[in-house]
Amino acid sequence: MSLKHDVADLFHSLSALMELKGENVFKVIAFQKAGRIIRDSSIDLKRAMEEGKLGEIEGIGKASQQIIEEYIKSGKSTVFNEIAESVPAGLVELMQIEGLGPKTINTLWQQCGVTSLDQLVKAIEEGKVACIKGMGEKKIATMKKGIEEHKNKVAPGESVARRTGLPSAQGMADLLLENLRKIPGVIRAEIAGSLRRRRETIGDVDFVAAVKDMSVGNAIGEAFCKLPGVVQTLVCGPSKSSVKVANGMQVDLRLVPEANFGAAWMYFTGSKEHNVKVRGLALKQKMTLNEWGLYKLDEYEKAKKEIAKPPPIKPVASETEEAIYRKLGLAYVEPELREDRGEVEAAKDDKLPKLITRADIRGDLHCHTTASDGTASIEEMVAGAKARGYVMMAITDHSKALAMANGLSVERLVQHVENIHKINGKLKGFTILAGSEVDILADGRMDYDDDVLRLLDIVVASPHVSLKQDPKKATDRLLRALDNKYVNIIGHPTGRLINGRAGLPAEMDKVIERACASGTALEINAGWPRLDINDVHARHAIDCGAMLSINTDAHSVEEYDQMELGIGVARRAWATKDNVINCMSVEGLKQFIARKRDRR
Ligand code: DGT
Ligand code: CA
Ligand code: CA
Ligand code: ZN
Repeated sequence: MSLKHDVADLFHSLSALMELKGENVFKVIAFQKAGRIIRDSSIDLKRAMEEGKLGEIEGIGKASQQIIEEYIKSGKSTVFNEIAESVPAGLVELMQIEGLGPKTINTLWQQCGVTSLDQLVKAIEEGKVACIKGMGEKKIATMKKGIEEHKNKVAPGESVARRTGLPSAQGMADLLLENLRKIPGVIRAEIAGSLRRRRETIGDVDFVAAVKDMSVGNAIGEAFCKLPGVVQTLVCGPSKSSVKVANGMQVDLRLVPEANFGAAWMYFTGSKEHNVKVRGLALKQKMTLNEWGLYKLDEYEKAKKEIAKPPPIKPVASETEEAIYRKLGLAYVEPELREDRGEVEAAKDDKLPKLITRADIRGDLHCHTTASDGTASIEEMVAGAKARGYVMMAITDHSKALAMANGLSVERLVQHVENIHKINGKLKGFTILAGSEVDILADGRMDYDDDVLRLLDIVVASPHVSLKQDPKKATDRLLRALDNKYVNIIGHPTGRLINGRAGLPAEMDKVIERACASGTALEINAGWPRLDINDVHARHAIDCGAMLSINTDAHSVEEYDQMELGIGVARRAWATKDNVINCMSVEGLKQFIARKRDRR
């Protein structure tokens, strides 16, 4: 992450906290705006500061300018730290509850002394909330419903806060990690836990850091707890620290000596189930594996051990994950696979797949332009695709039923296709496929007739509305779409939104089987919060021999970069480049499309 992103995040967190504190609304808006401007601009902040030109940036006022300068010079912000200390962390969680805005939270805090979810529930029960001016029955009922829903989103045994979405956890983690790496005495610091495994939601962020020797642990722990972005310290110690950041999420840090880094990184990457499996395998070989290293069992049992220190014996392996897996007779297991879904057995037989990477992707096949609800023109989307190293793309604007998204009438579609072909004719070494994201109507019919579909180079068919059907209807709907010979990709097949809505309850076994039989790809929609289909279904699709297509559904050039999220899902699904049509050559993809059309 760049300085630019750090500063943008700083303003984002700052404005959220200020809003919660009930500070001047214009100041809040000014900081929100500053954050957005910085994120979207291509300005080199450091250079602008050195040349005394920060003040010339449109929308950056005097206060913002001072914050930026302090941050560039010292890596922290006094304004942020002061406000963070004055806001109880429990209030930050309340911001995630539907129907509770910063203003209301502020009132609850000031007038009822509420500083956590538990206290809010108690205050409602005791009728304290009802006494506040402006808190009518209706408002309290909405609040109760919001709290109920919030609690339901929390899996049993997990912390009270809802699991944070991957991109937002990643943003926070990147910001902290860059500064953690700068703390004197830190030799190496990495992300572990579910974030490293690329799970779609994250309970808490885990860091592992290597130090030359543990005597500097205390100083590092203290420095970590004061990093910009931290709003509350839970534990601050020489080997273990836990803090909370502005979105309410917890971040854990473990410090270990350099020689034990690999073992610790592996242990804290998990998953717990993977660790248990691997440890069992170690025991069978008369070895023991823990966060310090892999040891001979008899030597380990005899050794005098101390808490929070590596045992005083020579490990079989401990410095790198690769060495540990190797000594156990296993191939290296990529973090995305460490879920105890057969990866340990496959590693033993050296049968792990060569996972797909971003570099294998030759093009994005589901993109929007200004013709429907995108923000960029055809030319701009092409330039963005080329800049990302792609050699092809499909332009797939919305179909007519989606009036809200400015879906194209048949006349407009025909014109659009002509435009795309004209632009494509002028390109060298890059191919645009003129397509459409055709709405799958509630009964499974396509929103355009076959006569229209056959004019297109590629068709993505997606469900957008009527997502609360019963399983039979939902399944039939998708099967009917799959049977249309012009449909090449089912876009976001279930329509689910992470932390939002469940999506179509279709029987995915049947859908996957038909996708395979009909020569249609199922999309892994990489757009957040879709990630649809998910890792488990994608794995099943691969096992059945169905093809996948990873697309960002980009509505702007920046959204192309969500490809990484889709790659994460695909890797968790054990996908290689051979499972994904975006990795085909242009010719290969055209054949894939032609084969389905020519079928009888
Ligand atoms: P999360 O935070 O819920 O998204 O999921 P994780 O996997 O990041 O879980 P977390 O943060 O509780 O722990 C990080 C890793 O540390 C976990 O994946 C495996 C390891 N770990 C934590 N507690 C235990 C344990 O009791 N036994 C074992 N074997 N490993 C553990
Ligand atoms: Ca975690
Ligand atoms: Ca943790
Ligand atoms: Zn769509």
